[in-house]
Amino acid sequence: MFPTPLYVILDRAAARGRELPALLEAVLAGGGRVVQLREKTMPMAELFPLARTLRERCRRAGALFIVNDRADLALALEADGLHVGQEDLPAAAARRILRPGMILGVSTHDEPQARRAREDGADYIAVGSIFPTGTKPGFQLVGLDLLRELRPRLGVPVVAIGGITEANAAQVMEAGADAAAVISAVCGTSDPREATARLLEVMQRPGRGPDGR
Ligand code: 3NM
Repeated sequence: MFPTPLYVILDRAAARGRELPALLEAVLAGGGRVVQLREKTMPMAELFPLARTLRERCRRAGALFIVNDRADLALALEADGLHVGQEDLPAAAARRILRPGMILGVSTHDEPQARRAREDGADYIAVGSIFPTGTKPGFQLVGLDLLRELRPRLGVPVVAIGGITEANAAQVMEAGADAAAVISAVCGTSDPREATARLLEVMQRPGRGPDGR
């Protein structure tokens, strides 16, 4: 489902003042082809044109473009998918309103949540936080063990999230993740192009298949 095992979340709060279109250019130049827009506070009148620019750029680059939380925005932009958390629109309700073929991702923090997400129609399940993270206050630490246990039991792609960096991304893939999602390891660095390229490199080292697994 994912063209690359690296899933980059664009988050203005982590972007150190950089504009998101410039950040997206760097991610694409570094080889990233799975992008999520996560923007919790911008008024929709401002967010819509920004998101449309990002969406169009991803389409031209052949990158997946997934919208966090805002189903209305995902539908209006004909995004490739929507990602919802446990406090967002329930996954089953999201599934009902998404167009056929749109990807639905759901954040989960334990096995019952992950099973429910699958039953509700999730195409992939995010599991976190794998490591401590400064990006999400009140994160729930689940560790690599949950990832190891869940992937074979669930049978749907699993995206690891939370505190993933160049130093631990290989461990995450070895634990069975289909992809690893990062915010600060790309958005918070001084060279997001290089950070993207290096993350991809450690995830796709020889010994792994072409999709990084
Ligand atoms: N969700 P970073 S952890 C957005 O556990 C998010 O569900 C998490 O940011 C979860 O890559 C997290 O900077 C933050 O740690 C990820």
